[in-house]
Amino acid sequence: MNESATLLPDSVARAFGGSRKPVESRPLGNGLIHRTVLARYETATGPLPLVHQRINTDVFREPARLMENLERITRHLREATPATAHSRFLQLRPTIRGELIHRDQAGDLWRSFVYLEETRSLDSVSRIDQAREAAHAFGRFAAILADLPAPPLHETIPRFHDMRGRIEALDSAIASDPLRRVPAATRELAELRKLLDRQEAVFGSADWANLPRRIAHHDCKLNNVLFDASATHAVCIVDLDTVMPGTLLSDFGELVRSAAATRTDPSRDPEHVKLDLDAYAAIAVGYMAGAGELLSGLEKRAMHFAPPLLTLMNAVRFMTDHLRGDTYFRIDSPGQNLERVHDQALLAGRLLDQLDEAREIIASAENESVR
Ligand code: GN1
Ligand code: MG
Repeated sequence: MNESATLLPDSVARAFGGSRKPVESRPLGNGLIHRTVLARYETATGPLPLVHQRINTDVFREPARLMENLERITRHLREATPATAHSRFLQLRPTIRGELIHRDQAGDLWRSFVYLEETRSLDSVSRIDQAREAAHAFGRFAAILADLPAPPLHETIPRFHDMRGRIEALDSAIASDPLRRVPAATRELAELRKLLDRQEAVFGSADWANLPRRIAHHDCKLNNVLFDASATHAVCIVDLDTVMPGTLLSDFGELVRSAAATRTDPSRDPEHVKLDLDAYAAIAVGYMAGAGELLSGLEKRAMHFAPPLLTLMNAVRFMTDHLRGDTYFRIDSPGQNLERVHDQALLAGRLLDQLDEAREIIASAENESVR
């Protein structure tokens, strides 16, 4: 079997691309959940680039509901986004027979999008204005989806950003320890506990339970914004599978976690993850400007609690998955989820150290964002 055959089953190419075979196919992006392939087809009317995605049905257990959400969300974004020079839209590509999902011979489910040419995603920012731009795009995304007509979107993953549930899952993984990995993870587990206690102590004053329920993206990582080729303008938000009811502070937290951290070589620097407060400020300004009137006073007052909370939530999830045997997050090397725990723990530590600065940054960003 050649590589493209293992990457993309023939039946998937046939279902979405017609009788043609792709002239090229390659893996796309750095997502940890689905398998994503970019395939280029030649058609009578010109080149057709498609993104095929094998849906991870262990994670998304109700694919039909997932696709129903996606169809409504992509349609609303297309219809309700004011036209600007840079906006592009995610467009689902049904099969030739008009279905949104194709089941291949192995029983795997695939869906497709039209690939947006001349776009790129960033795993870290090289310029502060990119952090601001990404945050602005996510803020605007929330503002546009706030007007999505009823009914509410399906909850595609129940209790997705429920920290209590995440901690319970970790505790039960520690108790059952199916692969006997707990002893070798003692250091990271202790690190995590200490941070969770610190978080708990400060979080007491956040009125989290009373935050308004809105449509949140829930995976607002920097690399889920497509930029134009020069990496200057955000053109489209992707990875919409977890767009569902929740709190927007989840999104602000994920943005800071993914776009305000700088990383150096861990073998040379024990503190290899640092917090970039200038990037933090740019994210706060961008997000508030993008969301406009949408954010309430309660949300703004609790905003600085979100980045450490979401960073720790990811640490807890990576640890749980490590103990369970790496069944959720894709790993490239053994122990990678444990490394991710350490990395997130370093960042969470910095975020907790600088909570007061963060609150001040957000207060001045609020003034700047309305200017
Ligand atoms: C997953 O696949 P990716 O990287 O876009 C995960 C997020 C995590 C993230 C950590 C559905 O997203 O919640 O924050 O990995 N998505 C899901 O990198 O669990
Ligand atoms: Mg992604």
